[in-house]
Amino acid sequence: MATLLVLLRLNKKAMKKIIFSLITLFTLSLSAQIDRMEPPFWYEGMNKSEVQVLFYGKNIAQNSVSISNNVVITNVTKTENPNYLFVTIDTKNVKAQELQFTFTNGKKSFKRNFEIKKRRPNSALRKSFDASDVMYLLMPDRFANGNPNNDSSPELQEKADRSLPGGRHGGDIQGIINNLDYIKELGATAIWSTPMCEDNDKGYSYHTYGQSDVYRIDPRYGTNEEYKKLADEMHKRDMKLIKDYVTNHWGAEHWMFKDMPTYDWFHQFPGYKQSNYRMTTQYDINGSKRDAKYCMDGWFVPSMPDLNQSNPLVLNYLIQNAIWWIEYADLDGFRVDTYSYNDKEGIAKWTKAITDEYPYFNIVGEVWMHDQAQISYWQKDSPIAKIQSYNSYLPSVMDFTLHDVFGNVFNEDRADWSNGMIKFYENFVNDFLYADPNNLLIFLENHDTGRFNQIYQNDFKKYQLGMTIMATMRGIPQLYYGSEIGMAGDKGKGDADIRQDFPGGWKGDSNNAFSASGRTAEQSKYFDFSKKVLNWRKNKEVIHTGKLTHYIPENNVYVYFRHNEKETVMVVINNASDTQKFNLERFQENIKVFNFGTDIISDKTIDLKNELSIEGKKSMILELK
Ligand SMILES: [Ca+2]
Ligand SMILES: [Ca+2]
Repeated sequence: MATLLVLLRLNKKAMKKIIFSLITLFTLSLSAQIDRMEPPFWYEGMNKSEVQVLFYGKNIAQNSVSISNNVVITNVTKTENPNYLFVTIDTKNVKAQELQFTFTNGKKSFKRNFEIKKRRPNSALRKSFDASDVMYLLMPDRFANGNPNNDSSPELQEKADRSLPGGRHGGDIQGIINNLDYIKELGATAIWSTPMCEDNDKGYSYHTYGQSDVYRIDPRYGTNEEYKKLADEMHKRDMKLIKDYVTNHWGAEHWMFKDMPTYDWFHQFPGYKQSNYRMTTQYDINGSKRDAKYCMDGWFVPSMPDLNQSNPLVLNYLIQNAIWWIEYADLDGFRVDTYSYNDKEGIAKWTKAITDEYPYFNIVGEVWMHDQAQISYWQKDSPIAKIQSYNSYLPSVMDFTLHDVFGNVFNEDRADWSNGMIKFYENFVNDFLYADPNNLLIFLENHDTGRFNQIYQNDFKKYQLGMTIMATMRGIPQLYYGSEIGMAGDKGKGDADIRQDFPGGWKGDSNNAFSASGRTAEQSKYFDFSKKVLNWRKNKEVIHTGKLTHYIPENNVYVYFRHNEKETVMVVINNASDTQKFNLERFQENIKVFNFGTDIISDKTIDLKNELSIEGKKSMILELK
């Protein structure tokens, strides 16, 4: 009675406020039955028109479900966990609009909106990266800290601590945006950033390969909107954004690992068993089934539960998540982590589903092997995989055998039958094993390997030899951040040493290598050379798509040509420590009627009728005239 009296004394405005709050409270208590809905929205006019929406909430499976606007529900799947409900709708001919799901359990019912959004024009036909690009690989936590306010997040366990080599250092999306002009000036046209979705591991989370929410950018890098802004800023500069996608595993902090939709969402032995990392078991005709299973289903490490892509719910979740990011952030490509550790058939379906939706979308898979036939196996339409009736549908693979050569060859001053430049020659001899050698990623190093400048003790001449090959060889060059300013790092000391902070990325850094005036003389030497050859490469169609013809190395000198109907480029690499002289008769097949060559490194013109002389540990990139 007293309450009523108080209420009566209140004015009209206050009454309205109270009623509004009560309604809000009531609505909240109903919608609280859904904690997550994934994907959070979808797009109109997709090639595969069905979308499976995951609803997560306490006993959500006890409800029946319907949808508004005459849209058809084609499937409702419940699992052994009542907190999940998978509802498939067909969006064929469904225009962009707000739909509404209704959940009913007896007399109780509640609603949840689901938006179908418009796609950007020609979304399905988006172009992707190819051999006309140069990819710049960076780790966002280690590149540049553009926003010191997001270094730690109250929601996430690991806090920033730049004093820990393996800790979080605070680099973020804004830091990348701030330095896009630097990357563009260098001559790179695409960025592959290591993963950026939320990774809530207690420690060592900066590499972000153990993700805990794959629909959300880690707040320590920024927001989903900022990630989209990064893509927009890159597109304004005619650059491409490549997302590092992890299909093989999530982190142990993933919300779905903590309350599994099905017991077999992850590979169970039960629980953890380590992968034997022996990828050869996937096609070894003499191998045991057990070894093959332990490679594919074993976990990478205990903190990374291995996803079961042979479960159709898992596979579909991963396909939709990948497509959602392409549409949402307007992506230009994927790099797929640990590709050859996935369920073999499942990952082929995942890759095919994405390239069916986007026929020109390029995806490069990490297949870290040391034999060309074995790497070739994983590339789309591989002549090797065909023997076993397998097709991964993966357009691009990584040239790890070339990386193996880069790792020691420039210390081999003296050539013999198997040492020196013959190693490069042998690598490219095996190109006949690949379905598409020009769609191979070529690299001196990446975030998991020793740094090139460490291996060669910052010998600038050797860096020039490596960069010359990177800029002129078939395939897609990939640089690793900092290499272009001479950054070194010892893998033997642990991963943190090869993933150091880029100088100038943090306020107060004494050395700022992002600007010409901030670079040391030594850094400028590296940067200026890299910039010169990469910018030259930018518009050289003959390097992007021209044929490669190489000659058997003699005296540790490797000569190859890139040529098409319009142009011929001759590359000479002298890996011997002393000057080499030779006449060019042997290369007549490619020199043809050309008389001169302009070296784009030294800007000197060479008379092709004379004997060619090249100093020790030097290279030439000759445009033939
Ligand atoms: Ca930050
Ligand atoms: Ca696996």
